[in-house]
Amino acid sequence: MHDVINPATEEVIATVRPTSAEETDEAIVRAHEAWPSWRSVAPGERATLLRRFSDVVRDHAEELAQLEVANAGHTIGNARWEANNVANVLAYYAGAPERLFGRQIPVPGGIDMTFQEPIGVVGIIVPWNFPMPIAGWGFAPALAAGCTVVLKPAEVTPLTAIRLGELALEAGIPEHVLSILPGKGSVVGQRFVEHPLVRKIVFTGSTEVGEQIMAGAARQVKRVTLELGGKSANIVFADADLEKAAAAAPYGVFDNAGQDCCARSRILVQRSALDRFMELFEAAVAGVRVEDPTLETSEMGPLITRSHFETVAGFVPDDAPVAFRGTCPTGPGYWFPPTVLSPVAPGDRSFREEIFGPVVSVTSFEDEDEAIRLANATDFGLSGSIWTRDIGRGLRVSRGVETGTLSVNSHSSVRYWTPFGGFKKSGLGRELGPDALDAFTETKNVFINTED
Ligand code: TAP
Repeated sequence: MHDVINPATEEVIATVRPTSAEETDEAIVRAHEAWPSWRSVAPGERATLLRRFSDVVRDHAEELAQLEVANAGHTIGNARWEANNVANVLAYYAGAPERLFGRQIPVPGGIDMTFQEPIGVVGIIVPWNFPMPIAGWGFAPALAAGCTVVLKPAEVTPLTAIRLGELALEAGIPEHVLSILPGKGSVVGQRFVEHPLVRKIVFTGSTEVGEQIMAGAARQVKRVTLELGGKSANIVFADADLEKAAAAAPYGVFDNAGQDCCARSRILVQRSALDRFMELFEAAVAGVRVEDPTLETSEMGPLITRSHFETVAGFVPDDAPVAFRGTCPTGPGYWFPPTVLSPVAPGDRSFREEIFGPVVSVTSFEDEDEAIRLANATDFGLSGSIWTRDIGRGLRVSRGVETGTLSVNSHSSVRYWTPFGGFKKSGLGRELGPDALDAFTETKNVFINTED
């Protein structure tokens, strides 16, 4: 049995029996057997089932949110957003079964048409940082496309996924169409990669494991979507509204205690504005409310586990260039204060590696070219922000930065109706948005001879 621990209190809140390799195989076979009838559910009916699933999730949003606060230490405000995000993503992709168009392409001698065929059983491997949204971004379009799903939550955060699986059944999604298999990555996740009946893997997590999954999947030419790490830049030009940029900066990196692949964990500030920015930023960091995540006022909770706390702390040794820090509770829980490192050189470990905690590095630059060069001086390319009042510069720099999801004068990354994903080692493929169904379908081309 696996103890599930509340990271804010270190108390055991549940015990979950991990799925074995044999049980995983059985679930995969059952998902495969459920596939023919699920894919042949009439489009309108599949849409109705997904809409009903969305409604049931929304009806249970508060329960799911409370569960996530207890299991992952998310602030209650964030957790409510996350539960409703699952409902929204289901509602959005409920519009898809009736719009799964093929094309008719002019050819001589007959008619040529394409069909978007569901790929089969999809294995979704979810990390612990956003257990609900990341599960939903995978299963909603997969189910809409007519695939069946086996889903492995992270071992430390299985509770909301298990509940979502129950709610799917309650909504009328047939048995074995969406199966939640809590357990270890090296057991359950590994079987998803190895089992030939799983035709596609959607993996979110570390680049290291993502590389292994891609290599394993290659043996069967198994399709993969990978959402991996990030080291995104928040680029602040001197002509920006510095008050706004500094006030928003903590929330661009410390949200979810920095355990966010989109965290803007490098702040690049134009040299002439550096002193003023740091002054404003210090006040903003001091204002971040790091406290009991059940409180409505809480803006940041604890880190996920003791071992992750140790990893994050390893990026802030005694001689680290700490410019200033925020505050956090003492006592039980894996609390880490918002921490600002400056000056940090581009070669430093904290500038290059994903910390996945509330630690941000500040570096200065001279001009646009240097800003783009520094932003791109990383293996990752997931997200990023640009603060400037010059819209031409905002666009030039957006085009220059090698990253999948950028925002100008804000830190927003994810809207479920726009594409999300990374360049370089941040991943492969895109989730969300109008094209996500492409990741769960194969294009079939059929020619019908009409001449003889
Ligand atoms: P990972 O080890 O990558 O875990 C992510 C998921 O993959 C978990 O469900 C995990 O299962 C599973 N997994 C692990 N090894 C596997 C394997 N060999 N085959 C199939 N599935 C496997 O991430 P982590 O340990 O949770 O975090 C480590 C670092 O990864 C973090 O510090 C952070 O830098 C990065 N990270 C990035 C993201 C995003 S969104 N990009 C999310 C989480 C973590 P278990 O539960 O058994 O580990």
